[in-house]
Amino acid sequence: MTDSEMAAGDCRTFDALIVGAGFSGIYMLHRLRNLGFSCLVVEAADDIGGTWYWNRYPGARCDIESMIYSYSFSEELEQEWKWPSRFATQPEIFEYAEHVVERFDLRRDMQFNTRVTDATFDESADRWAIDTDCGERFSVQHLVMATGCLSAPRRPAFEGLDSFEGDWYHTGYWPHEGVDFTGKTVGVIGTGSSAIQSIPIIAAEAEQLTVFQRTPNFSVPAWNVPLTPEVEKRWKDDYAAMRLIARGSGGGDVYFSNPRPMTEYSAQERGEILEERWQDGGFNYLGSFSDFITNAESNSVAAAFVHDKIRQRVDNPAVAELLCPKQHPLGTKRPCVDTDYYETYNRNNVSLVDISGAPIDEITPKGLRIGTTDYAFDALVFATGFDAMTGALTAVHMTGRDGVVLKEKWRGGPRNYLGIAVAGFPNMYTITGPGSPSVLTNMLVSIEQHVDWVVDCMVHLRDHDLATVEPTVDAEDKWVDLVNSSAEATLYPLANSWYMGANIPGKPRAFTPYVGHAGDYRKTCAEVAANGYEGFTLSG
Ligand code: NA7
Repeated sequence: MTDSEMAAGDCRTFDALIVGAGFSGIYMLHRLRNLGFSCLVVEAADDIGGTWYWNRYPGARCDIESMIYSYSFSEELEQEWKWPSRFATQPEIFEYAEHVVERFDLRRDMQFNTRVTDATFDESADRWAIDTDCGERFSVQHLVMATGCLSAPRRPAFEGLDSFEGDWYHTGYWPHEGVDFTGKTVGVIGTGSSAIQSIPIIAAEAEQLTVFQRTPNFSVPAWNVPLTPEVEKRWKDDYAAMRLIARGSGGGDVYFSNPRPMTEYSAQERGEILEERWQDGGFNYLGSFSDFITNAESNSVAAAFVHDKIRQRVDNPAVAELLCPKQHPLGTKRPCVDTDYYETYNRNNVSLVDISGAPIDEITPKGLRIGTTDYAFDALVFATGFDAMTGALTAVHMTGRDGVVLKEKWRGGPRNYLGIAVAGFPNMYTITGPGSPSVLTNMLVSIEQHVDWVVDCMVHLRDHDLATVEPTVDAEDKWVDLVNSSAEATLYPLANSWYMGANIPGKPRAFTPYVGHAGDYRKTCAEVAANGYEGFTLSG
């Protein structure tokens, strides 16, 4: 126990408890500790890393470029760190996170193997009472939920799973020692980002790989390359300017987003722009035109271009057609960035099974059954995704004022203000929470923005001798209306995506991130603070 803690019975007391030791929790601890707040990070895993601790599946890689998927708060750090390639792998990102933790001596204020189970706001003391699965209790003024957006893996809900005699894995919960698929027959279920990254690697190792696809996804090539000293130098000479561009941009990135709609271009120009973007690789493609996510016609042109690319990359026309996404507009499900994904279907040991019309009925001891067809496997890989955006937050039994439970309050979809704070839950902050740009942006940029905003708010309370901050119901209602109306003005609601909560049976259908321009959102948050935390009630 540190000097700044006080023992109160067996309850440990801090200014702030930070839940999660991913990139949000790491940076939050660094900021708060430097400002003299007593704080502790509690983390369910046995190490730091968050998303990058759990997602160790073969081929796991960030699809934002490494140079900008990194912290900006330390010039020495950003100048000294060397990223090996354009898009970093999970081990490289994990190593970076470890380096940051050691460099800023953060581990001493982190506690692992500890899952927060309950959090209750004590109105008489204006403090949160926190319980963990270890039976520990904390009393804190501030509760920072740095729990991540894609951190609650969805256990595959298939009948008969426990009867399977082979090994099964979830991509978001991968064994740390790795898995050797050599000589094995493997079934992969799902074709989202995790599957699209892991399928080419598993295919190269396994004897036979069968992919079960319910919905094909749009994927753009990464064209990943090692980072040359010249490219690295160019970035590092100009890092401050690049960071500014990213912070002011719509998606927290440095890609140039074309401000002009597709409708302003001739057919030939459209093709040239799309081709150029395709050759640039990654999410560049999504910046081709300003209207692809709002105008169905523009979207279908950009989508058809991807279909053509798929047909060029896949030898078997019938397989290519199955891989062409036609069920949802481009970008309305999280787009993927791949290395040789489509080409993998040209291998003799890979087959694709379309299960869009006939779902997996059950997992059997030897494999799985669809209708009257049995498939046998040595191993099954479930790349079936997450209870995104809200899953990790509602997994904690969180009780605010008047006994209101967060999960109940959010029964019809998440309700909060700025994606950061919830009415009736004072001094509780959600880093990159639902209702903020979060997963539609470069997460590192959004994380730093939220952490900085929350830290400033906590300092404001301390400086003004205030006990609590919480949004008004009116501000919250208006924010939720804005989040919903912004999404309704786009094509996003047309897809059954995890953005919409559609991948979790029973989850309310609501667009969970905020689609507004992230740079403008940043300004809104800053204005709210500058106007004395407009829309919040601050009490002494
Ligand atoms: P995703 O993107 O949610 O993908 C999950 C995939 O699993 C998707 O293709 C689903 O098909 C499929 N799925 C889910 N349940 C089933 C069942 N019951 N049967 C067949 N197929 C199923 O998760 P990822 O882990 O790939 O990516 C998550 C994010 O992590 C990613 O977007 C990046 O931000 C990083 P569906 O599309 O629902 O028909």
